[in-house]
Amino acid sequence: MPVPRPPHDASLRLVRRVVTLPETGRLVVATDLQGNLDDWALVEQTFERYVREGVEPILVVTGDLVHGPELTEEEWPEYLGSFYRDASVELLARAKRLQERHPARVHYLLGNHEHAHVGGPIVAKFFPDEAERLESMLGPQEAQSVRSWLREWPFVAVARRAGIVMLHAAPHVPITCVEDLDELPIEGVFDGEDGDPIIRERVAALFWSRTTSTERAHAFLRAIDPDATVAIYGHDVARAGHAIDREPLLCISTSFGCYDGDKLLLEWDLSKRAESARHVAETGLKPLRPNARPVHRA
Ligand SMILES: [Mn+2]
Repeated sequence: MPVPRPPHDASLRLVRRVVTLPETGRLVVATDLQGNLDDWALVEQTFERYVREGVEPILVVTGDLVHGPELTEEEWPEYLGSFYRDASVELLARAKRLQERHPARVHYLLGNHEHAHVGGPIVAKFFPDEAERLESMLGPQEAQSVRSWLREWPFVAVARRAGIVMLHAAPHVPITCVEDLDELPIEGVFDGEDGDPIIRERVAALFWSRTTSTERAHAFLRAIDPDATVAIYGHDVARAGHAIDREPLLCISTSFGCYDGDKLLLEWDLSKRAESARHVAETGLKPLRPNARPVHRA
């Protein structure tokens, strides 16, 4: 049965939601910073070092750059890993500057925490409304400018030659082609009860799924690129730094919810074929802090 589409509004410019990465260079993937500025600085340093070394890096951050805890060390619970204090305002500003310096090399994918600023459901882990909390710190003018920026973020990045697809959450949403994502509205979807329940379900699946079946993951990959072999995402906390529920799924944790020694980045030669999630994990994962002692990481 065809899925109903929202009425087409010719005045709205279509936002491309899938970004295709170059076929050569070094891919660096980070996930879920959630306002951790020290971890962000390490991601940035890695990228900038590769720029200087001329290895043509491409940075993809799979969303949830914002919304961290503002707890004291005494209040800090064990399940949140290493202590930090939210610095989402500064992190966003630095992320924006990095992208402005390297517009073709730095890509941020929309996560559910960014979506909360532009039509997504309220996120309320550390504040009753985390988007409202961040916007109150940004002030009205800056908040508006941040929202305009977030509205343009893609949902998916694809490295076609490598066969790698990146997104925020597990690739559970049923799509058949790239246009299904381009045409998916993110605003007005969760307002009231009038919205289309199918659209609502799809948007929720896109930004909130923690895992999926092999079959649904392959269907998602095929819709993006028939030759894609691996899906890389974050959203969930993998305390050991990464998790492979089943092929072709590779969940990576770069920062949020982890101890420093367990935090991982992915680095991958864009001209090299990814054979499986296991192959990518075994050869591409790098500790964010090589000198920190692992706690849960094997
Ligand atoms: Mn998330």
